[in-house]
Amino acid sequence: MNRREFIKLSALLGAAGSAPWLLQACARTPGLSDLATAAPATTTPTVCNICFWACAGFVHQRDGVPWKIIGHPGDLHCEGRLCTRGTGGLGAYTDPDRLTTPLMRVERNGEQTFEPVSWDEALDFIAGRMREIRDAHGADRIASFSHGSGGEYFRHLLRAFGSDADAHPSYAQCRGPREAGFELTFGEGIGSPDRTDMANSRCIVLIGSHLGENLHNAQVQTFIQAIDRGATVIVVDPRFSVAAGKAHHWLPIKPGTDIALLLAWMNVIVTEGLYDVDYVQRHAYGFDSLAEHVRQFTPEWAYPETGIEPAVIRGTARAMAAAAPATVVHPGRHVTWYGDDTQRSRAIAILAALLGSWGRQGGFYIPDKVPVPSFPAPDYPEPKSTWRDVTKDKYPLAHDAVTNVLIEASQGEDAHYKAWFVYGTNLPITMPGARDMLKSAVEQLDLVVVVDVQPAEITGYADVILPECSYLERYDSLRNSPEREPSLALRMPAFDPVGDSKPAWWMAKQLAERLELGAYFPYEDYTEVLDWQLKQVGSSLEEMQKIGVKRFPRRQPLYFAAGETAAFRTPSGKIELYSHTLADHGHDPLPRYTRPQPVPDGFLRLNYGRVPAHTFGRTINNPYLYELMPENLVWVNPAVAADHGLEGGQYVRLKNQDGVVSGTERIRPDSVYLPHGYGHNANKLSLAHGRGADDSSLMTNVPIDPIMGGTGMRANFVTFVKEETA
Ligand SMILES: Nc1nc2c(c(=O)[nH]1)N[C@H]1C(S)=C(S)[C@@H](COP(=O)(O)OP(=O)(O)OC[C@H]3O[C@@H](n4cnc5c(=O)[nH]c(N)nc54)[C@H](O)[C@@H]3O)O[C@H]1N2
Ligand SMILES: Nc1nc2c(c(=O)[nH]1)N[C@H]1C(S)=C(S)[C@@H](COP(=O)(O)OP(=O)(O)OC[C@H]3O[C@@H](n4cnc5c(=O)[nH]c(N)nc54)[C@H](O)[C@@H]3O)O[C@H]1N2
Ligand code: SF4
Ligand SMILES: [Mo]
Repeated sequence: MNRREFIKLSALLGAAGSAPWLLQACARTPGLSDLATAAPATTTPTVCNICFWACAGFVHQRDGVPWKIIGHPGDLHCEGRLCTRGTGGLGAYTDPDRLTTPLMRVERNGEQTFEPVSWDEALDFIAGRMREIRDAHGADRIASFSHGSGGEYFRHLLRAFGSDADAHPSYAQCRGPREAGFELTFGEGIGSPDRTDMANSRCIVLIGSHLGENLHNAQVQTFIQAIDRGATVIVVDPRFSVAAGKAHHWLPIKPGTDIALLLAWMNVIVTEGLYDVDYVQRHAYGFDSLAEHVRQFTPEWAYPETGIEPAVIRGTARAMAAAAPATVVHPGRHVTWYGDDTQRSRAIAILAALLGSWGRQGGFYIPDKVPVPSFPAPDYPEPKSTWRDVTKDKYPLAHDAVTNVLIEASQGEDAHYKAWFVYGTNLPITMPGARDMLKSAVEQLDLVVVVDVQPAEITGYADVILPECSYLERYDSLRNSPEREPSLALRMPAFDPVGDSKPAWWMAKQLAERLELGAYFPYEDYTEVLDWQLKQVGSSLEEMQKIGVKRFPRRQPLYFAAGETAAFRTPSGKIELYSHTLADHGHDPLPRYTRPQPVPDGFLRLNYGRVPAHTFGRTINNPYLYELMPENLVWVNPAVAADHGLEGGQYVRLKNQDGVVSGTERIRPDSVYLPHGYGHNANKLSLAHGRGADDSSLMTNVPIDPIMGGTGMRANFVTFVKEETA
């Protein structure tokens, strides 16, 4: 098998496939003037919940019939355009498979099944079990797992109850290593939206980060504008991604060798004196150690590791330096790849420091948000133990509870956690190779509550399933993200909740009242909270119901001032090129490269990522988005296909290095890149069930990041098993 040929051929596939997706993704929606002339319709503001970019928009209905959702023209997250998925958001309301009533696990004729129950029955049962757990073990023995705004109401409830363990797969399975790597270096993480100043960049470097397939709305628009403006684009990706198709330099790197490339770039920038001398002298700590460290990592050293030619490494390093400080080396978002991910993120952060781009125009801006106070409530009790007590022996440098650690701490004889609350996260699909671990954890827990909108895989593990109404049928907390220009956005109901579904704030409040914690929810309706908060910052619910988005002035500058010596929240108060914190914890104080495990004979590396039409597994059953892409296609290069005797359009299964075969699903072979989120086995998802293959199930080799506990997902290899029934 010839690797170079593989890349060249898949490049052609990528280029052909890219343009229509991008066009479709960013189709222009009407502006305010168009709205004024449209046929009479009821219009309500919303914040999209189809992914976590949280674009603001308007829901239109005519005579009570859902019509369309469009982007808010005054919103920075979307600039008046929703992406394909956001436009299809109405499917979250119309999906006939939705959960519409509370369900409880019961035994009937020796078999376990779910039965519809009233809200009172469901909530009384949960509160009763929580009391029993508190009396027998302590109130700190409940773990929660959440993704999305509704998670905060349960977090508030559980903090009031005496438990603070809330983990997010969007940390340990996603952004965690970059937050840890940047915090160690600059004393601050990246946050969401990513604080990259691509709007003003003259050079953009993407390492993975498949913008265009990764469809975070305004980020993709800004990227396209930067390309139109003539910014130099450098894409490092073993696959010819959509972004690579737009790049000046595509560096088809050998998977897992990015740290070698980053060290070689630093070598060129330091040895050729291309770094920002004033910035580094003013702000950074440990430059001499860094310079000494990178001296050995020449482009010639990196060539056999990465497959990238020395001249290309030098040329791209010089291009970055020429545009600096308006050069952004994108920190990526999903970065749990090979288990050495915090160190790769550290290398990116250090490179940004050498280029002087942190806190500078075209690099990374300083985010700001609206100073909205929390609604008054009593202080939380001190929990008997915290998530840190549970995580600290393993990952003292993690800044958030680590999902996999909380799951581990829920099984075995000395299991710490006795109950789980799971809000809006589908752990069996989200946690790589974790189904056995999940199963044994769940088997011994005393209580598992799942709050979801659809009968996803995770609901099958629950004792009680609480049906949330969709984002189009509820109020939620204000969107107030740290960003370039502070703004608030309102999500409000466009429709009445379907069936007996309810918003999460209501569920948490009802439980609080049953647990004598009603004082923590001192309101009848969430609109009281919103109106009070808005009035503290000079607006009101009434105003926001009309305008949807309100912008506020910044309270601090967007960039460091010229000549300013900024203070950093690191132990030294400086940018830490050399990290004593890491050294003190037994980790490399400067990023070190380790060669990835080689691909075994007869196998291919399992690569995975996003497709524009879907968000993880949460949209596959959305009737509108399902139609766009009902199955995932595996990208196979023709030479590989010929090697394995495969034909285009043929259905295959994938088998990994441990002999795990992707279920009964069928995949059409075009390459070995597999879009994530398919292969649902929850049989109540009538569209998604059994369609496509699940990447998570093939991830049985999961190297863990020693610094923050993230689960590396790109250390698995697959081969093909032909589907006989095709
Ligand atoms: N449409 C859509 N958009 C989304 C989402 C979605 O579900 N759907 N999810 C959102 C979320 S939560 C996140 S975190 C982001 C994730 O999106 P990104 O942060 O962009 O994810 P990555 O894993 O960086 O990108 C995958 C790319 O990495 C490449 N790659 C694989 N191995 C390597 C390697 O060893 N080195 C390098 N340099 N590249 C490699 C792959 O070929 C692929 O092109 O997307 C967001 N946007
Ligand atoms: N194998 C593999 N694993 C991955 C990834 C990958 O690419 N491959 N990507 C990783 C990344 S980047 C991330 S961020 C995580 C994300 O993983 P998760 O946090 O699990 O996110 P989703 O897959 O979107 O799961 C969402 C769940 O929320 C439910 N839901 C949707 N809307 C609502 C709502 O309004 N209310 C409630 N209560 N529930 C709702 C859906 O039905 C679904 O069950 O996965 C990570 N895991
Ligand atoms: S990027 Fe798309 S799916 Fe995500 S919030 Fe915006 S419109 Fe919704
Ligand atoms: Mo993510």
